[in-house]
Amino acid sequence: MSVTADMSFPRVGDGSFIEPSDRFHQEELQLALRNHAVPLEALRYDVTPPGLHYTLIHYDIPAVDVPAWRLTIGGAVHRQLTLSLEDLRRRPQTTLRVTLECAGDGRALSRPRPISQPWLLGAVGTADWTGTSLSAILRESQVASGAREVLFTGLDEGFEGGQRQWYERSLPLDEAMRDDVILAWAMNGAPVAPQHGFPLRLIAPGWYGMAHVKWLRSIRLLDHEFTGYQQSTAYRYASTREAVGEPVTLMRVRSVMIPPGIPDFLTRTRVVQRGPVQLSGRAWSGRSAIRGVAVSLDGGTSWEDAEVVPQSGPHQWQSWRYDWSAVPGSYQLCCRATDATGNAQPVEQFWTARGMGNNLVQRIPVIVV
Ligand SMILES: Nc1nc2c(c(=O)[nH]1)N[C@H]1C(S)=C(S)[C@@H](COP(=O)(O)O)O[C@H]1N2
Ligand SMILES: [Mo]
Repeated sequence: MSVTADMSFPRVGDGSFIEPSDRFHQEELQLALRNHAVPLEALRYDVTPPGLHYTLIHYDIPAVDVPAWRLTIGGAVHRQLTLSLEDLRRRPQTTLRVTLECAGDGRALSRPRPISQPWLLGAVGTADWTGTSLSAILRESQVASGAREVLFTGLDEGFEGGQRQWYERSLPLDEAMRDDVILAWAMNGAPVAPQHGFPLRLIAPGWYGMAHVKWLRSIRLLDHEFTGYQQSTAYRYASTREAVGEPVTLMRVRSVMIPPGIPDFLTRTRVVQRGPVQLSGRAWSGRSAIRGVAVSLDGGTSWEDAEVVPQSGPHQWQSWRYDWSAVPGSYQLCCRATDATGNAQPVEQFWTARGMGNNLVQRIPVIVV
């Protein structure tokens, strides 16, 4: 395959001519180097291989002294519990395959761009999480009748929005009592790695990542609404940073395509050999199966249906594929998922002041040679 300059693709092999039109701040780069996305080609694996699952860490990975570590369950309960990691591991265990996505996925594609962790696409991963049922532990602690929410607090501390805080989030009591909510100590058969929440994290399938509190230290039953920073300020859909808006909860419907062909090193523009090409990717939505994925070769002007593989589990992404007979030319490939409740990805950005839930359709520039 040869690529020449007259193929309306001047940047292949030499990015030195790119004019940086939309500069990122050094603070965004700093966050991007700490918190990585999954390389999109790794969407080919049903379970994201070790080290490729995205990570998002607001502050620092805390140091944990396992012999001294305890999980406490308190607040509006009749029986406080203090559990060691061994106590937890002796309880009945279950393994769930769960797709996790950060609510900020797609943030850096928003115009204007909210300044935070600058995700483009790929703040997502699927893992097998092993742990024990949260509801069984809550029942043992004899939840008081006035309890409304369950607050999960991590061992990591930092400043955000000018406030010193522990990373903590709550779930409504009925959500915390669901059968599929677990306290997990293993990921893909190995102890949860430091960056993913060692020694214990919450897994609440269907919710965006921020609810799955890592490095758990305490669980408290509340008889009131939790109004901490991560609940009432950070993870909101709002039109200004000051507005209260709506809480961010379950994952919005999204599909992602594995970029076909081979990339240009710098621009990541794809070069595809003419002929049959199988386009494929993944699609997911908080608590709904995917009903369809449509593919566009012309930037969203016309759409055709892809084949969607049925769900093999209630909490994991689905595969889709589309057979393309590629003819030389320039293309913009897009994919657009619709879930079983009828929610579809928007073709225009879903803009919010903090860049939450921007599930607009992906666009991949491709040159067929
Ligand atoms: N204690 C604690 N839990 C946390 C976070 C954090 O910074 N501290 N980040 C949250 C966010 S925003 C996301 S998207 C997920 C990321 O989980 P992962 O790094 O294992 O993919 O963890 C969540 N749990
Ligand atoms: Mo996140």
